[in-house]
Amino acid sequence: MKRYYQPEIETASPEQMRAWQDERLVKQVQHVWDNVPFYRKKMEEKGLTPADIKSVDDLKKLPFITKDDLRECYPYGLLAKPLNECVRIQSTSGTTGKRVVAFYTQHDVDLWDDCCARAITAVGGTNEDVCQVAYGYGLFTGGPGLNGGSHKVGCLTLPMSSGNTDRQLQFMTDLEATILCCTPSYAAYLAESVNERGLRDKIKLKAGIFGAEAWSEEMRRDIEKQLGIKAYDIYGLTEITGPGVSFECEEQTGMHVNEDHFIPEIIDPNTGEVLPEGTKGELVFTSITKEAFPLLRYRTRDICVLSRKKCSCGRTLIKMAKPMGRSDDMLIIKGVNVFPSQVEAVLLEQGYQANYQIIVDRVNHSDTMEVQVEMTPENFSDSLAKITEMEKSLVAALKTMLGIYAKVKLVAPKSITRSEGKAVRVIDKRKI
Ligand code: DLL
Repeated sequence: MKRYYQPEIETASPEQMRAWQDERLVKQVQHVWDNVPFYRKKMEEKGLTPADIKSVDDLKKLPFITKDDLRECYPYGLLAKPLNECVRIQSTSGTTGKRVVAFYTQHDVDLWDDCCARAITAVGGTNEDVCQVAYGYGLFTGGPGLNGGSHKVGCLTLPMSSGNTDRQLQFMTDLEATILCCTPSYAAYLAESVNERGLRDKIKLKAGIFGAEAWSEEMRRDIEKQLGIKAYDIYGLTEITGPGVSFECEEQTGMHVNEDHFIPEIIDPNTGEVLPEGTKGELVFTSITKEAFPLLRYRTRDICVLSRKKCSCGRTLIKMAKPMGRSDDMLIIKGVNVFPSQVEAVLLEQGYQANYQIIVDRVNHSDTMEVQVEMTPENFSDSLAKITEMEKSLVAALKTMLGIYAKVKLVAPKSITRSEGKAVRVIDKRKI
């Protein structure tokens, strides 16, 4: 069985990998210095020129890039190639106004597809497989990324996008899908539906590639048991490329980072200091091969650990643990990135005050979100019909802002406990 998509890279010696990284980093720094005034200014503020970056050892001298920088530079401020050389954009979910927009040249799409092809090959995918891609297609990177990887491996690709469970199950059984790619919550839902409809004997799935949100080992075992497959994790973020920044192998003990393209670091989120391997901290990535939207030292806000421990699969690529949380207040609900500040903006706009609580839970492996909001003395009503109508209108406004359904429960003025310190805006009951 083919084990690696690009064996010479995936099993390269540490010295070889380091040589590639050194060479590519130096070239990338020159590229952004020459083409992105924002970077040049940031480097100049630190008294740096490209000559100061000679190898990966010098990476820590470079300034960080944050999501706020990306918003400030929206839409073209970080573009490092002329627009007529770009062939695609993708964008993050859930943020309105100044979204994060990432650009790709054909070269960038190609290397992204390679990264996803490595992930699919690692779970045993070959040109004999039928790969059902049930991540969303569109601005979200999940569908397009795995779709590209599946083509490169030569699988018969089913570009399903997410949702429409009846159709998913029909193609899964009729076309005998062997690999399923979607969020873990959707995988759990599909698994439940397969069993409810007595289709277990009709499916030919052997592996799943599930990511874009946090999921537990317990959830993995549950999905594996219900579908009779091996379930693998995959990680990525729009800013760096999309899915395939790292991927799990047969050992299922963390994800190999495609470090010939993305150099990972772990930092102390409070001080920015680089932490030694094996220490928990915030994950930072530098993309060293992307042309159109190359981010240097991008702070992901994901809390994680890196390890160079030898892996039984033979890959030498460094491994990252499952992300253990975030160092900001971003929630990921049904795979969509949600900031409490967005909910607050909707409430204020609709004439409510910022007295609210967001309750997130996971019921049958699927995320739920409820927003409890105090009525104000002005809009207070005790008519059930009026309250229902007000709730409906908030549900619609939240859907427009966030892109997902959130249940709304209006409560009496002054009934949400006031905090003496920081307000507790989010109660996350999910056990992940
Ligand atoms: O979620 C890309 C992706 C698509 C990854 C499909 C895997 C599969 P964004 O929407 O930009 O991109 O969200 C990125 O999602 O910073 C993490 O907080 C979280 N995340 C992604 N993968 C995982 C994972 C895509 N396997 C943000 N485990 C990241 C936990 C994950 N969190």
